[in-house]
Order: sequence, then C-alpha cells, then structure tokens
Amino acid sequence: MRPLSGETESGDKAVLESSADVTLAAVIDGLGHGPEAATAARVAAEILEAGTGQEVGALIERCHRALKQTRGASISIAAIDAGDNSMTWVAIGNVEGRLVERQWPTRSIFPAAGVAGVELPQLRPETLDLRRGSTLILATDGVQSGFSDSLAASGSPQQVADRILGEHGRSTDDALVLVVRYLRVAK
Ligand SMILES: [Mn+2]
Repeated sequence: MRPLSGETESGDKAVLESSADVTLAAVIDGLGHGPEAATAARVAAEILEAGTGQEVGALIERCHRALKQTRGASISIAAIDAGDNSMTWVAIGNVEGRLVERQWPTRSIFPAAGVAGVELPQLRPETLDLRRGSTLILATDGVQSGFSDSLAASGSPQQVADRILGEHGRSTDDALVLVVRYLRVAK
C-alpha cells in the first residue's frame, strides 16, 4: 500500500484475521483520502478484526451502522473457510476483487453500488470453491481496474501485490492491494 503523495496517512486499509478454520480478508477504502478517510477505514477495520466467523453480509451491515458518523467507505470482504475449501465474498462500493486460478477463468467480485455508512443496498454474498493455489486479490480504486487483464499470479503473494501496485497504481489516490493464496490441500 501507499498513501496519496503528500498525505501521511492512507484511507485504504487491509484486514487479515484467522480463527479456527476461517480467515477473513478484507480491504476498506475510506471515502476520499487524508485523515478523515483514514478514520472511516479504521472504524470499519476494528469491526472486521473482531468479526472473524461472522457472516460477511452481517459484517457489512455492522460497518454501515458504525460508519454513519464518518464519511463512509467502500468495503470488500472474503471469508475463506478451510473446513470446506470455500470462500464467500461480498462487496459494497469500488474495492475490486478477483479470484485467480491457474486452469480456470478469473472470477470477479460483483460489488453492490453504495457506500457503507451512507447508503446500504441489497447485498449478494457469493460462495466459490477454492483449490490449492487459488489466489485472491483485493484492490482499491487507487489501482486501475484493468490490473487483472494481463495478470501473472506467479511468485509470492507479496511479489504479486508489489507488481500490481507498481504497474497499475494511480498517482491520484491512496492505493492498496491485498493478495492471499490458499495453500490447503483439498480433502
Ligand atoms: Mn480510493
């Protein structure tokens, strides 16, 4: 991640928390940039960090209520369940999500139009199967949405994230990329 040039704080935040079989991966983009965006992102991050194991749609609703006193945020959440090799993801706003797999077409998250804290639309969580090596990528709009058009998901997750940020990061906004690779062997 990197903040917009001239800002000391980023309004983009990532959450990665595990408990038992479930890992929650989320990316939050506080509306705009600077300290007020960072405050909104922090409020949502605290809820998500304590929310592992809760249903992803319910987590967005909790964030929506808590963010009403802030300028609001875009949020994408993926709950990865190693118990049944699945991932359930849901999004509101403009944090992009991709699930990249070697021999399968890349899947994209379908974000609901709206802003958590401002307008909460109907949410449609979607559950996908995971395989060993499935790679989840969440990226804020500080990254060009075409980032996955010619995506090489090779290398470590850190290398993939660095490459996306380096090649597709915009200079006009905070930018954050979270890359998570699933390593559990299917039963
Ligand atoms: Mn942004």
